[in-house]
Amino acid sequence: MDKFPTKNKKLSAWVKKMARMCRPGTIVWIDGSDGQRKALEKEAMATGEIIQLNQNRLPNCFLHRTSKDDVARTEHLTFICTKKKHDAGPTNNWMSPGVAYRRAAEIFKGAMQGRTMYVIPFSMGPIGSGFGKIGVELTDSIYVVLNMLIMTRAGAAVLKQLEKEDNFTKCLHSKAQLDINRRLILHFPNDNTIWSVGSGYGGNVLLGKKCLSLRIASFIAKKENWLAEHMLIMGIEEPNGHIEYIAAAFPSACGKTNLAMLIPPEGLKKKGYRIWTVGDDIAWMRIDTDGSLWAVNPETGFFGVAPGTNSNTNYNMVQTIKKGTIYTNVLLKADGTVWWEGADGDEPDEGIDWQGRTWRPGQKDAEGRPMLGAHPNSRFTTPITNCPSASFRLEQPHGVPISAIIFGGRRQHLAPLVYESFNWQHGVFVGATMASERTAAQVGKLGEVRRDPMAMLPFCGYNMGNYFGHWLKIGKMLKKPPKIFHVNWFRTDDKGRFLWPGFRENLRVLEWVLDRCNNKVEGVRTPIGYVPRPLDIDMTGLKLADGALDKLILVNKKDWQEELKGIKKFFRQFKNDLPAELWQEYEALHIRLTADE
Ligand code: GTP
Ligand code: SPV
Ligand code: MN
Repeated sequence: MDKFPTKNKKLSAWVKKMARMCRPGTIVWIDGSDGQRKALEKEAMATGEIIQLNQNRLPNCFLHRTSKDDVARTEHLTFICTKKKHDAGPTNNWMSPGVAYRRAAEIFKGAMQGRTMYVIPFSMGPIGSGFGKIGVELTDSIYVVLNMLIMTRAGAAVLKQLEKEDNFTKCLHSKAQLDINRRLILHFPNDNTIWSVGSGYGGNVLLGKKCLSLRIASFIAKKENWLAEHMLIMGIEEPNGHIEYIAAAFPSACGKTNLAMLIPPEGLKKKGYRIWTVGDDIAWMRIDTDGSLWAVNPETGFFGVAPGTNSNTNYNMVQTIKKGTIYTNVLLKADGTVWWEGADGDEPDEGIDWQGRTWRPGQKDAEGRPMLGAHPNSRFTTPITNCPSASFRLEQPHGVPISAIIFGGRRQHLAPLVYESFNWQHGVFVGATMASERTAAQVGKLGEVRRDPMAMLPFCGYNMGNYFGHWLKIGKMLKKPPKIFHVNWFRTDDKGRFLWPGFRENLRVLEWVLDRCNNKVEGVRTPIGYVPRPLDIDMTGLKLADGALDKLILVNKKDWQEELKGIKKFFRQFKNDLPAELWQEYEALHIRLTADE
C-alpha cells in the first residue's frame, strides 16, 4: 500500500482513506500502457465481465452486459449535495453533504472486499493545457477502467502533471452489489468530489463524463466565467477551405452524435462541404482574448447510442466502431459479431440478447411484447481517433471558435424546423424554454414533453435559475457572441410521420444557419424569431411531400400561446432566482403572439 507511484501527498492520503473504507484486496494504479490494458482485458474475459468479439471482423472489440435494471442513468438517484438546498435549485435532487456521505459510506463500507481498487488518474481536455481539468477515479470495475481509457486521457502522464498541480476531482466508484435500492450518484461541488455506488452503467460510473465534465464543471465554470455544456461541436468546411464551427445542445438520444459526424447529402455534394467532428456530447467554452467563444471537447471518445446506427444514418460511426470498441447491451451473433435494431444487414436468425438469453426474431416476452435483441439504450465506447471525420484540432488547447449555438428538442408539433433568436438574451430564453419528448433513455412516459433547458436539466450542478443568469452574463462579456438558433428534426404530419428526413439532410439547415451568421440571406420575422424563406433552404436532390417545407417552418400562434402556459409554470418554480430578463422575454413573446399583425 505504501508504494504509491505519486509524490502528491493529498492524492496518496485520499487513496489510503478511501481504501480503508472500501477494503479492497489490492490497489492497482492505471498507467495507460497497452500492456496493462491487455492484462486487464484478459482478466475481465476470464471472469465474463467482458466477452471478446470476433477478432478478425472486430479487432480489439468486446461486449459487456450490465444488469437488467442498470441500463441508463438513474436521475432519481442522482443528487447535488450542497449545504443549502437552495443552491441545488428546484430542478435537482438535493441531499445535505453530511447525510449524503454517511448514507453512501454505509454502502461503500467493505464494498471492495476481495476485489481490486483501480486508481485512474485522468484529464478532461489536453493534459496541462490550462483548458483541462484533472480527476482521479477509484473503482472496482475493470469495465470502468477500460471505458475511461477510451473516453479520457488517462495514466502516467496525468500523475506526472499531478506533481505540478494539486487540484483534482476526487471520484470514488464501487459497483458494490449493483443493487438499485442501494445506488447513489452524489456530487459535492464544494469538495470537488463525486461518489457513485451501486451501478455499472456509463453515465453513472464513467465519472469524467456527466458527473465531472458537466455537473462539477458547470459549478466551476460559473465561478470562472466559462460554460460547461451538453453540446456537440462540429466544423463545416467550405470548398475554399474556410471552416466554421458550431455547438449544439440536444437532450439525450436526440441526435448530437449523428449530427456531429454527418456526411453531406448527395444533392449538396457538388458544393464540396466537409464535416469535422470535434465532439459529440460535451463542450467546454471560454471567452478568448479575441472576445469570441472558443470550445474544446474534454473527452477523447464517444459513448454513443447503438440502435439506429447504420451506414445510411451514420456512415462515419459505422467505420469508427470497427476496432478498439466496447459494446454494451447489444445482441451477440453466433459469428462473434454484434447487432442491434436498425443495424446494417439483415436481422440475424438467432443470437444472444442484451440480457444473455437466446433470442430469435419475432420472439415475445411474458407480456406479449416483441423482445428486443439490443437494449434501446445500448451503446458503444469508441475512440474519436477512429472516426474518419475527426477534427485535426482535437489536441489544441484553445479549441475552436464558435459561430453559432444551436438548441434543439424532439417535438412532434409546435417547434419549426429552424428559427433564429433575435439576440443573445432572447437566445438564452429560447434555450431556457427548450422542451423535448421523452426517449427510451429516460424513465417516464414515452413521448411526454418535459422541459430540458439547454439539454442540461439532469446535468446542471447548481441552481438553474442562477445558471440562466450565468448565460446572460457570458453574453455581456462576449465581444462577438455567437448567434443562437433552435432546430427540430422531429416535426410530424397528421399521421405521425416525420416531415423532415433528418440525418445528413440536416446539413441543409446548418447551411442556412451559417448564411444567417454571415449575413448572406434574409430571415422572415415571426413572433418566436426568424425562420427561413423556403427558397433559402437548398433542396437540390431532396424531394419532400407537397407543402411539407411550408408545414415545417410554420409558426402557429395558437399553439405557441398554449406553450406559454407551460413556460410560465416552469419559470415560476425558480422564484426570485429567475433572471428578470427572462420574464421580460416571456412578456415580449406574449405580446408578439397576441398582437394581431
Ligand atoms: P446521447 O448520447 O444520449 O447524449 O444522445 P445523442 O444526442 O448523441 O443522440 P444520437 O445522435 O445518438 O441519436 C439518438 C437517436 O436519435 C438515434 O436513434 C437516431 O437514429 C435518432 N436521430 C438522430 N438524428 C436524427 C434525425 O435527424 N432525425 C430523426 N428522425 N432521428 C434522428
Ligand atoms: C446521455 O444520456 O446524455 C449520454 C449517455 O450521453 S450517459 O453517459 O449515460 O450520460
Ligand atoms: Mn449525452
